[in-house]
Amino acid sequence: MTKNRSFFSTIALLLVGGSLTAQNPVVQTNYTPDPAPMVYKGRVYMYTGDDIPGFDFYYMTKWRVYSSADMVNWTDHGVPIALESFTWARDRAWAAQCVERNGKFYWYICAQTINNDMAIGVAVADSPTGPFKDAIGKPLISTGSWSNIDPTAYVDNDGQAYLYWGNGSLSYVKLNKDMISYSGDIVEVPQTLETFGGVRRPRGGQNNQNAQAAPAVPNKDMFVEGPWFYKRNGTYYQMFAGMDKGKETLSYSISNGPMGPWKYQGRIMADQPTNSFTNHGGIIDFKGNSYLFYHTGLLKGGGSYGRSSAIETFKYNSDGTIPPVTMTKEGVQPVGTLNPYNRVEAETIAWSEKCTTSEMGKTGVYVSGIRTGGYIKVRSVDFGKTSPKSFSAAVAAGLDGGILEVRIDSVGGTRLATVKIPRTGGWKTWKTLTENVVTPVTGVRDVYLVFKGENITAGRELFNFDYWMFNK
Ligand code: FUB
Repeated sequence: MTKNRSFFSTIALLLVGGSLTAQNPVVQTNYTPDPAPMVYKGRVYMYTGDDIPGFDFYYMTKWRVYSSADMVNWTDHGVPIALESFTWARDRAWAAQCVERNGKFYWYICAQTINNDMAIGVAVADSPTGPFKDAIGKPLISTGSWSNIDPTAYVDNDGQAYLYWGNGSLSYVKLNKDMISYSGDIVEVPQTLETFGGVRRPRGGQNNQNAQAAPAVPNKDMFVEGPWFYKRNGTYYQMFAGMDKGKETLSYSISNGPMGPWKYQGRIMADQPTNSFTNHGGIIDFKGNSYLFYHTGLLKGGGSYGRSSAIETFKYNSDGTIPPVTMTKEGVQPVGTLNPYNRVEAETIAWSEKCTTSEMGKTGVYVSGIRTGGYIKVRSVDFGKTSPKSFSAAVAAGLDGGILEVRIDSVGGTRLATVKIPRTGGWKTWKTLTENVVTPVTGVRDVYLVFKGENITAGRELFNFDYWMFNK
């Protein structure tokens, strides 16, 4: 019996071990399509949609925000805006991008209107994580067209801001300094073999944006959707979802000016086993590295309508062109360390299993749905030269509670502390529990917060988890 049990636990550990090196998809607690990264004051903010797998189309209702200072530990900031935030929006909370100007944050979103077409709106906030509110109470771009999706904004060095967007066709306007209105006409960008690698066949059914997605010139590219507009070293870039073999690529064009003319450069990512028809990308530079954000359908239970953000690093060629990027499971390496002597939100996660996140007024976002056999991995935690003395965790349990084991290097690694979590009086009745560190630890290590239950009905939720820290 004992022999069998240890055989099965070894197999279980090996199976879990497969995901221990994984960093893609970046978020495992929710489905996070259409990643739009923004660098602000030493952190990367990643704005995403919220897929609901099980549907047969992109029926999304809200938008999410995550942030990281090291590119591997991502803090969940919850759902600052949803369809309800825009009186004119009734469905399809699709791709969005947030940009900062003069300390204000403008989150350009697109959604289906009450007239059943698509329109672009803008929400504004004083912080990158909100609270956001609809800035104008009506769509910013609304022309009765299904092409009004996937906004991307950029503020140029001379102060002129541009908003590009499109599906099938690519358009732009010049935004006014207030970022919530524009001047001049909407301009549609010409599409040719030279500008975007090809042209798209006329679209069929307007209820399916991708119904007739195929290049007019076989084996060539074309602009499908998802533009990502930015400037780097004097060159303007327009990355976009192109098309190859009936599936989206990430392709790009460049220009010497913000309004073109665009020159097609080729594909950055194509023919990858993404398990998703779409791939929506974004690019940033952060702490000396360049990063490509995109989405796949590879999170467990995912697919074309259950998509999740992923990140790869790449190096621009010396002439500013972008090399082909191959998707990986390992993703990117940490570019910073995490201080465990400050309060760390439990929803700061490099990788997790068997848990999700929830949100409530005073507590904000917390880890919920915790089940035995699950864990949270936090990478690159810097304990310094002297070992901590104790570990504290803020938790709440409506039923039996469970055990939180703190380990290093792996799920079964050396145990630093064990916190026995009793019934606290409710799922929102928080208690901060402190236990001694039983094995000294120093230096930079990966921390595993491992969830266990004793005599718990299989699959039952153990406790909620708000934050943790080590004490010197
Ligand atoms: O997420 C819904 C739509 O799918 C986005 O707006 C497109 O870019 C594609 O990713």
